[in-house]
Amino acid sequence: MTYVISDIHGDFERYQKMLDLIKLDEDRDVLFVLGDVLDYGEGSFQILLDMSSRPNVYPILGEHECMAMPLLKKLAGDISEKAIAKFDAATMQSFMEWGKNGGQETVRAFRELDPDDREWVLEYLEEFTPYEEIDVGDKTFVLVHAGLDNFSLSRDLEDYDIDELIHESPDYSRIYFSDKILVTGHKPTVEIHKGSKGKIFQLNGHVAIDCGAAYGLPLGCLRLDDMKEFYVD
Ligand SMILES: [Mn+2]
Repeated sequence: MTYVISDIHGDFERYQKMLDLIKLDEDRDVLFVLGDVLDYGEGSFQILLDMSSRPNVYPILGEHECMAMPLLKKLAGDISEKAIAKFDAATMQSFMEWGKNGGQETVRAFRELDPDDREWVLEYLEEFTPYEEIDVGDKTFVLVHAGLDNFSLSRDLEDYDIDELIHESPDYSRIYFSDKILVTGHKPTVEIHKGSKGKIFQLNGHVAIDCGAAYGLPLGCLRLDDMKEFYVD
């Protein structure tokens, strides 16, 4: 079976509960994580370490990983306040920006990791892919964190810049592909359609799976084989 989840945002406890709920099996199942594993919650690295230990979990980049990665790299060697004070102005600016967007908890948790695990999570973040295209049963799914900005049917997926995939949500009122389903996270479904608060949203060949876990709403997960929905409150 093939599962998709997104926007876990450091909530290790609910991530674990979800894996229990879907009974993720190493031999039988695969799980695609559509980005924004990091920030807001305290368990960002517990989730990453768990994901990296599972050969059947495939990570896709979100903008939070893109924001965090260069800054975590700078911190990996020396994580003291002194080292941060030595950042140049541009780095300091992105560091503050990240902090406001849930990065504070992530820096705190990074400090608590032992140096080997710091290196390990940085290496693992390099493995996150920009998108995936997969066949499940007789359907094809495009999996991406936010959307396909500057969409055109004539563009190949590999021609999108990473920035076109992680920031802008698609127009959910518009059909993008006649033969593929576009699966996105990033935007809590309540912001797409009020009636979908805390639920997975489907319309016009789109599936939006960020149910708003970072805002206290449920964490959702979808099984693509039969479109069965799973929730952890
Ligand atoms: Mn996002």
